Amino acid sequence: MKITAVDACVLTVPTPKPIALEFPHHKLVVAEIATDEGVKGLGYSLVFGGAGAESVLTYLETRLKPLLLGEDPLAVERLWDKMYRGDRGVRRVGIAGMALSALDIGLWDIAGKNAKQPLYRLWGGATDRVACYGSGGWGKYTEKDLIAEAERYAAKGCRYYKMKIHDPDPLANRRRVESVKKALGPRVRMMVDVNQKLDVTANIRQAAVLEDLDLVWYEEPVLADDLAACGEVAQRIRIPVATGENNYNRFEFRELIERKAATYLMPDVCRANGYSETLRIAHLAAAHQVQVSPHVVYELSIQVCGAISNGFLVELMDWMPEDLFQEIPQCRDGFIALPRKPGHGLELAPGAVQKYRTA
Ligand code: SMN
Ligand code: MG
Repeated sequence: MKITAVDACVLTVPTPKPIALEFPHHKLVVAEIATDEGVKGLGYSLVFGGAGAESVLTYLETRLKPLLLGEDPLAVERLWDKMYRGDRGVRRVGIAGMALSALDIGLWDIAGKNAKQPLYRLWGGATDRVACYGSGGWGKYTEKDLIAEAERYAAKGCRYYKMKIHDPDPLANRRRVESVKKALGPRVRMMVDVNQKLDVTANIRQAAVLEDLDLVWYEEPVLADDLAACGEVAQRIRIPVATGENNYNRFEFRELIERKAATYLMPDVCRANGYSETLRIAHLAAAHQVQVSPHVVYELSIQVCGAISNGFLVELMDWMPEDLFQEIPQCRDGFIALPRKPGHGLELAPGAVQKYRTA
Protein backbone atom coordinates (compact mmCIF):
# COMPACT_ATOMS: atom_id res chain seq x y z
CA MET A 1 0.00 0.00 0.00
CA LYS A 2 1.22 3.52 -0.80
CA ILE A 3 0.21 6.98 0.35
CA THR A 4 -0.99 8.91 -2.70
CA ALA A 5 -2.26 12.16 -1.15
CA VAL A 6 -2.56 14.11 2.08
CA ASP A 7 -5.32 16.73 2.02
CA ALA A 8 -5.36 19.05 4.98
CA CYS A 9 -7.46 22.01 6.09
CA VAL A 10 -8.61 24.00 9.11
CA LEU A 11 -12.19 23.76 10.34
CA THR A 12 -13.46 26.54 12.61
CA VAL A 13 -16.29 25.23 14.73
CA PRO A 14 -18.43 27.50 16.94
CA THR A 15 -19.01 26.35 20.53
CA PRO A 16 -22.28 26.45 22.46
CA LYS A 17 -22.82 28.31 25.74
CA PRO A 18 -21.55 28.28 28.45
CA ILE A 19 -18.17 27.19 27.03
CA ALA A 20 -18.54 29.98 24.40
CA LEU A 21 -18.10 32.50 27.24
CA GLU A 22 -14.45 31.43 27.35
CA PHE A 23 -13.89 30.09 23.80
CA PRO A 24 -16.32 31.19 21.03
CA HIS A 25 -14.91 28.53 18.72
CA HIS A 26 -12.34 25.77 18.46
CA LYS A 27 -10.37 24.82 15.36
CA LEU A 28 -9.55 21.38 14.00
CA VAL A 29 -6.55 20.83 11.75
CA VAL A 30 -7.80 17.92 9.70
CA ALA A 31 -5.74 15.64 7.44
CA GLU A 32 -7.12 12.99 5.16
CA ILE A 33 -4.51 10.47 4.03
CA ALA A 34 -5.37 8.65 0.78
CA THR A 35 -3.81 5.39 -0.46
CA ASP A 36 -3.55 3.56 -3.76
CA GLU A 37 -5.79 0.78 -2.36
CA GLY A 38 -8.67 3.12 -1.68
CA VAL A 39 -8.38 3.01 2.13
CA LYS A 40 -8.38 6.49 3.64
CA GLY A 41 -7.31 7.62 7.09
CA LEU A 42 -8.73 10.58 8.98
CA GLY A 43 -6.50 12.44 11.41
CA TYR A 44 -6.96 15.71 13.22
CA SER A 45 -5.57 17.90 15.94
CA LEU A 46 -8.02 19.83 18.06
CA VAL A 47 -6.71 23.35 18.58
CA PHE A 48 -8.69 24.47 21.59
CA GLY A 49 -9.71 28.12 21.21
CA GLY A 50 -8.11 28.04 17.75
CA ALA A 51 -4.84 29.92 18.34
CA GLY A 52 -2.09 28.74 16.00
CA ALA A 53 -4.21 26.32 13.95
CA GLU A 54 -3.09 27.89 10.64
CA SER A 55 0.56 27.47 11.68
CA VAL A 56 -0.08 23.79 12.49
CA LEU A 57 -1.59 23.43 8.99
CA THR A 58 1.41 25.12 7.36
CA TYR A 59 3.94 22.94 9.20
CA LEU A 60 1.95 19.82 8.34
CA GLU A 61 1.68 20.70 4.66
CA THR A 62 5.15 22.06 4.05
CA ARG A 63 7.34 19.85 6.28
CA LEU A 64 5.50 16.61 7.11
CA LYS A 65 3.32 15.82 4.11
CA PRO A 66 6.33 15.48 1.74
CA LEU A 67 7.81 12.87 4.12
CA LEU A 68 4.72 10.66 3.77
CA LEU A 69 3.89 10.80 0.05
CA GLY A 70 4.78 7.53 -1.68
CA GLU A 71 5.40 5.69 1.60
CA ASP A 72 3.71 2.53 2.95
CA PRO A 73 1.16 3.84 5.50
CA LEU A 74 1.26 0.60 7.49
CA ALA A 75 4.85 1.27 8.59
CA VAL A 76 3.51 3.67 11.21
CA GLU A 77 6.46 3.40 13.58
CA ARG A 78 8.98 4.11 10.82
CA LEU A 79 6.96 7.04 9.47
CA TRP A 80 6.47 8.46 12.98
CA ASP A 81 10.24 8.39 13.45
CA LYS A 82 10.83 9.93 10.03
CA MET A 83 8.48 12.81 10.89
CA TYR A 84 9.81 13.20 14.43
CA ARG A 85 13.40 13.39 13.24
CA GLY A 86 12.61 15.37 10.08
CA ASP A 87 13.73 18.86 11.05
CA ARG A 88 16.57 18.54 13.50
CA GLY A 89 16.33 22.14 14.70
CA VAL A 90 12.61 21.91 15.45
CA ARG A 91 11.56 20.03 18.57
CA ARG A 92 8.24 18.20 18.23
CA VAL A 93 6.48 20.35 20.78
CA GLY A 94 3.81 22.98 20.22
CA ILE A 95 2.93 23.58 16.57
CA ALA A 96 5.09 20.74 15.20
CA GLY A 97 3.83 18.22 17.77
CA MET A 98 0.25 19.03 16.92
CA ALA A 99 0.89 18.67 13.18
CA LEU A 100 2.61 15.31 13.65
CA SER A 101 -0.26 14.16 15.91
CA ALA A 102 -2.88 14.69 13.20
CA LEU A 103 -0.90 12.62 10.68
CA ASP A 104 -0.04 9.84 13.15
CA ILE A 105 -3.74 9.52 14.04
CA GLY A 106 -4.59 9.32 10.33
CA LEU A 107 -1.95 6.64 9.72
CA TRP A 108 -3.29 4.53 12.60
CA ASP A 109 -6.81 4.93 11.18
CA ILE A 110 -5.55 3.35 7.95
CA ALA A 111 -3.83 0.56 9.91
CA GLY A 112 -7.09 -0.20 11.78
CA LYS A 113 -9.19 -0.15 8.63
CA ASN A 114 -6.69 -2.37 6.83
CA ALA A 115 -6.79 -4.88 9.72
CA LYS A 116 -10.60 -4.50 9.98
CA GLN A 117 -10.16 -3.86 13.70
CA PRO A 118 -10.95 -0.99 16.03
CA LEU A 119 -7.64 0.48 17.18
CA TYR A 120 -8.06 -0.44 20.85
CA ARG A 121 -8.41 -4.10 19.81
CA LEU A 122 -5.41 -3.90 17.49
CA TRP A 123 -3.38 -2.52 20.44
CA GLY A 124 -4.43 -5.21 22.89
CA GLY A 125 -8.05 -4.69 23.89
CA ALA A 126 -8.10 -4.13 27.65
CA THR A 127 -11.74 -3.07 27.95
CA ASP A 128 -14.83 -2.36 25.83
CA ARG A 129 -15.96 0.71 27.76
CA VAL A 130 -14.25 3.59 29.51
CA ALA A 131 -15.53 5.73 32.38
CA CYS A 132 -15.61 9.45 31.71
CA TYR A 133 -15.73 12.68 33.68
CA GLY A 134 -17.63 15.82 32.85
CA SER A 135 -15.30 18.76 32.30
CA GLY A 136 -15.65 22.51 31.93
CA GLY A 137 -16.26 24.92 34.80
CA TRP A 138 -14.27 27.75 33.17
CA GLY A 139 -13.38 30.93 35.02
CA LYS A 140 -15.92 33.09 33.18
CA TYR A 141 -18.88 30.93 34.24
CA THR A 142 -21.23 32.28 36.89
CA GLU A 143 -21.90 29.96 39.79
CA LYS A 144 -25.25 29.21 38.16
CA ASP A 145 -23.51 28.19 34.89
CA LEU A 146 -21.14 25.98 36.83
CA ILE A 147 -23.83 24.12 38.71
CA ALA A 148 -26.04 23.73 35.63
CA GLU A 149 -23.13 22.24 33.65
CA ALA A 150 -22.09 19.92 36.48
CA GLU A 151 -25.66 18.70 36.88
CA ARG A 152 -25.97 18.12 33.13
CA TYR A 153 -22.99 15.77 33.24
CA ALA A 154 -24.27 14.09 36.42
CA ALA A 155 -27.58 13.46 34.64
CA LYS A 156 -25.60 11.51 32.00
CA GLY A 157 -24.29 9.32 34.82
CA CYS A 158 -20.83 10.92 35.17
CA ARG A 159 -19.43 10.21 38.63
CA TYR A 160 -16.77 12.94 38.32
CA TYR A 161 -16.77 16.64 37.43
CA LYS A 162 -13.77 18.90 36.80
CA MET A 163 -13.75 22.68 37.12
CA LYS A 164 -11.19 25.47 36.86
CA ILE A 165 -9.86 27.32 39.87
CA HIS A 166 -8.76 30.54 38.16
CA ASP A 167 -9.66 33.20 40.73
CA PRO A 168 -6.58 34.88 42.24
CA ASP A 169 -8.24 34.53 45.65
CA PRO A 170 -7.85 30.94 46.96
CA LEU A 171 -10.90 31.31 49.18
CA ALA A 172 -13.07 32.45 46.26
CA ASN A 173 -12.05 29.26 44.47
CA ARG A 174 -12.93 27.23 47.52
CA ARG A 175 -16.38 28.83 47.67
CA ARG A 176 -17.07 27.96 44.02
CA VAL A 177 -15.89 24.37 44.42
CA GLU A 178 -17.93 23.98 47.61
CA SER A 179 -21.12 25.27 45.96
CA VAL A 180 -20.78 22.78 43.10
CA LYS A 181 -19.94 19.94 45.45
CA LYS A 182 -22.98 20.71 47.56
CA ALA A 183 -25.23 20.77 44.48
CA LEU A 184 -23.83 17.47 43.17
CA GLY A 185 -24.00 15.56 46.45
CA PRO A 186 -21.90 12.55 47.44
CA ARG A 187 -22.41 10.54 44.21
CA VAL A 188 -20.06 12.78 42.22
CA ARG A 189 -16.42 13.45 43.11
CA MET A 190 -14.58 16.49 41.78
CA MET A 191 -11.26 17.59 40.30
CA VAL A 192 -9.83 21.11 40.04
CA ASP A 193 -7.62 22.59 37.33
CA VAL A 194 -5.10 25.43 37.85
CA ASN A 195 -4.02 25.56 34.17
CA GLN A 196 -0.41 26.50 35.02
CA LYS A 197 -1.42 29.80 36.60
CA LEU A 198 0.38 29.59 39.98
CA ASP A 199 3.89 29.17 41.38
CA VAL A 200 4.91 26.58 43.97
CA THR A 201 4.12 28.72 47.03
CA ALA A 202 0.75 29.85 45.72
CA ASN A 203 -0.19 26.24 44.91
CA ILE A 204 0.66 25.09 48.41
CA ARG A 205 -1.59 27.83 49.79
CA GLN A 206 -4.41 27.09 47.32
CA ALA A 207 -4.32 23.32 47.83
CA ALA A 208 -4.32 23.72 51.62
CA VAL A 209 -7.73 25.41 51.53
CA LEU A 210 -9.18 22.65 49.30
CA GLU A 211 -7.73 19.69 51.16
CA ASP A 212 -10.87 18.55 52.97
CA LEU A 213 -13.07 18.41 49.85
CA ASP A 214 -12.14 14.84 48.83
CA LEU A 215 -10.85 15.96 45.42
CA VAL A 216 -9.71 13.24 43.03
CA TRP A 217 -6.92 15.42 41.68
CA TYR A 218 -5.33 18.88 41.56
CA GLU A 219 -4.38 19.60 37.94
CA GLU A 220 -1.52 21.35 36.15
CA PRO A 221 -0.34 23.47 39.07
CA VAL A 222 2.65 25.22 37.41
CA LEU A 223 4.02 26.12 33.98
CA ALA A 224 4.22 22.89 31.98
CA ASP A 225 7.89 23.65 31.18
CA ASP A 226 8.85 23.42 34.85
CA LEU A 227 8.77 19.73 35.66
CA ALA A 228 10.85 20.28 38.81
CA ALA A 229 8.31 22.73 40.22
CA CYS A 230 5.47 20.30 39.49
CA GLY A 231 7.42 17.63 41.38
CA GLU A 232 7.82 20.00 44.31
CA VAL A 233 4.09 20.79 44.41
CA ALA A 234 3.24 17.09 44.27
CA GLN A 235 5.50 16.38 47.26
CA ARG A 236 4.14 19.28 49.29
CA ILE A 237 0.34 19.19 48.88
CA ARG A 238 -2.09 16.57 50.11
CA ILE A 239 -4.24 16.25 46.99
CA PRO A 240 -2.97 13.92 44.20
CA VAL A 241 -1.53 15.90 41.27
CA ALA A 242 -2.53 15.33 37.61
CA THR A 243 -0.60 16.89 34.75
CA GLY A 244 0.64 16.41 31.19
CA GLU A 245 -1.81 18.04 28.78
CA ASN A 246 0.94 20.47 27.71
CA ASN A 247 3.77 17.96 27.66
CA TYR A 248 4.68 16.51 24.33
CA ASN A 249 6.81 13.41 24.40
CA ARG A 250 7.91 10.35 26.37
CA PHE A 251 11.03 12.16 27.54
CA GLU A 252 9.04 14.86 29.35
CA PHE A 253 6.68 12.24 30.78
CA ARG A 254 9.63 10.11 31.91
CA GLU A 255 10.93 13.07 33.85
CA LEU A 256 7.49 13.72 35.40
CA ILE A 257 7.46 10.08 36.51
CA GLU A 258 11.01 10.19 37.86
CA ARG A 259 10.24 13.32 39.85
CA LYS A 260 7.04 11.74 41.19
CA ALA A 261 5.38 14.87 39.87
CA ALA A 262 1.97 13.30 39.21
CA THR A 263 -0.34 10.52 40.32
CA TYR A 264 -2.25 10.81 37.05
CA LEU A 265 -0.67 11.58 33.68
CA MET A 266 -2.76 13.34 31.06
CA PRO A 267 -1.21 13.11 27.57
CA ASP A 268 -3.33 14.69 24.83
CA VAL A 269 -3.28 12.56 21.65
CA CYS A 270 -3.49 15.73 19.54
CA ARG A 271 -0.46 17.30 21.21
CA ALA A 272 1.75 14.47 22.45
CA ASN A 273 2.74 13.42 18.95
CA GLY A 274 -0.27 11.27 18.26
CA TYR A 275 -1.43 7.81 19.25
CA SER A 276 2.08 6.34 18.79
CA GLU A 277 3.76 8.49 21.43
CA THR A 278 0.73 8.50 23.75
CA LEU A 279 0.81 4.68 23.84
CA ARG A 280 4.53 4.76 24.65
CA ILE A 281 3.81 7.21 27.48
CA ALA A 282 0.98 5.02 28.78
CA HIS A 283 3.16 1.90 28.77
CA LEU A 284 5.96 3.76 30.52
CA ALA A 285 3.47 4.92 33.16
CA ALA A 286 2.33 1.31 33.65
CA ALA A 287 5.86 0.37 34.66
CA HIS A 288 5.61 2.91 37.49
CA GLN A 289 2.09 2.25 38.84
CA VAL A 290 0.92 5.55 37.34
CA GLN A 291 -2.54 5.88 35.80
CA VAL A 292 -3.32 7.65 32.55
CA SER A 293 -6.27 9.94 32.02
CA PRO A 294 -5.91 11.36 28.50
CA HIS A 295 -6.70 15.02 27.93
CA VAL A 296 -9.88 16.04 26.02
CA VAL A 297 -10.78 14.66 22.52
CA TYR A 298 -12.47 11.72 24.27
CA GLU A 299 -13.75 10.49 20.90
CA LEU A 300 -10.10 9.73 19.98
CA SER A 301 -8.69 9.06 23.47
CA ILE A 302 -11.10 6.21 24.24
CA GLN A 303 -9.02 4.05 21.88
CA VAL A 304 -5.98 4.52 24.14
CA CYS A 305 -7.87 3.83 27.38
CA GLY A 306 -9.52 0.81 25.74
CA ALA A 307 -6.08 -0.61 24.97
CA ILE A 308 -4.27 -0.25 28.30
CA SER A 309 -4.83 -1.62 31.78
CA ASN A 310 -3.71 1.59 33.52
CA GLY A 311 -6.28 3.87 31.85
CA PHE A 312 -8.36 5.84 34.35
CA LEU A 313 -10.93 8.30 32.92
CA VAL A 314 -11.48 10.11 29.63
CA GLU A 315 -12.51 13.75 29.59
CA LEU A 316 -15.98 14.49 28.29
CA MET A 317 -16.47 18.04 27.04
CA ASP A 318 -19.60 18.03 24.97
CA TRP A 319 -19.11 21.12 22.84
CA MET A 320 -19.36 19.64 19.34
CA PRO A 321 -22.20 20.36 16.94
CA GLU A 322 -24.03 17.30 15.62
CA ASP A 323 -23.10 17.98 12.01
CA LEU A 324 -19.30 17.73 12.45
CA PHE A 325 -18.84 13.94 12.65
CA GLN A 326 -21.12 11.28 11.19
CA GLU A 327 -21.43 9.66 14.57
CA ILE A 328 -19.73 10.44 17.84
CA PRO A 329 -19.50 8.01 20.78
CA GLN A 330 -21.93 9.00 23.53
CA CYS A 331 -21.74 8.81 27.30
CA ARG A 332 -24.26 6.43 28.85
CA ASP A 333 -24.41 5.86 32.59
CA GLY A 334 -21.02 7.52 32.98
CA PHE A 335 -19.27 5.26 30.44
CA ILE A 336 -18.38 5.48 26.77
CA ALA A 337 -18.60 2.23 24.83
CA LEU A 338 -15.73 1.70 22.38
CA PRO A 339 -17.03 1.82 18.79
CA ARG A 340 -16.91 -1.46 16.87
CA LYS A 341 -15.89 0.26 13.65
CA PRO A 342 -12.37 -0.30 12.31
CA GLY A 343 -9.75 2.36 12.98
CA HIS A 344 -10.82 5.07 15.40
CA GLY A 345 -14.27 4.91 13.90
CA LEU A 346 -14.75 8.63 13.20
CA GLU A 347 -15.70 10.13 9.85
CA LEU A 348 -16.51 13.75 9.12
CA ALA A 349 -20.19 14.34 8.37
CA PRO A 350 -21.08 15.06 4.73
CA GLY A 351 -20.94 18.82 4.26
CA ALA A 352 -18.83 19.45 7.40
CA VAL A 353 -15.78 20.58 5.41
CA GLN A 354 -17.84 22.93 3.22
CA LYS A 355 -19.60 24.36 6.26
CA TYR A 356 -16.66 24.84 8.65
CA ARG A 357 -13.53 25.20 6.48
CA THR A 358 -11.61 28.45 7.01
CA ALA A 359 -8.13 27.53 5.72
C1 SMN B 1 -8.13 22.43 28.94
C2 SMN B 1 -7.21 23.35 28.53
C3 SMN B 1 -7.07 23.66 27.20
C4 SMN B 1 -7.83 23.01 26.28
C5 SMN B 1 -8.77 22.09 26.70
C6 SMN B 1 -8.92 21.81 28.03
C7 SMN B 1 -8.20 22.12 30.39
C8 SMN B 1 -8.64 20.73 30.75
O1 SMN B 1 -6.99 22.34 30.99
O2 SMN B 1 -7.81 20.01 31.25
O3 SMN B 1 -9.79 20.41 30.55
MG1 MG C 1 -6.31 20.88 32.28
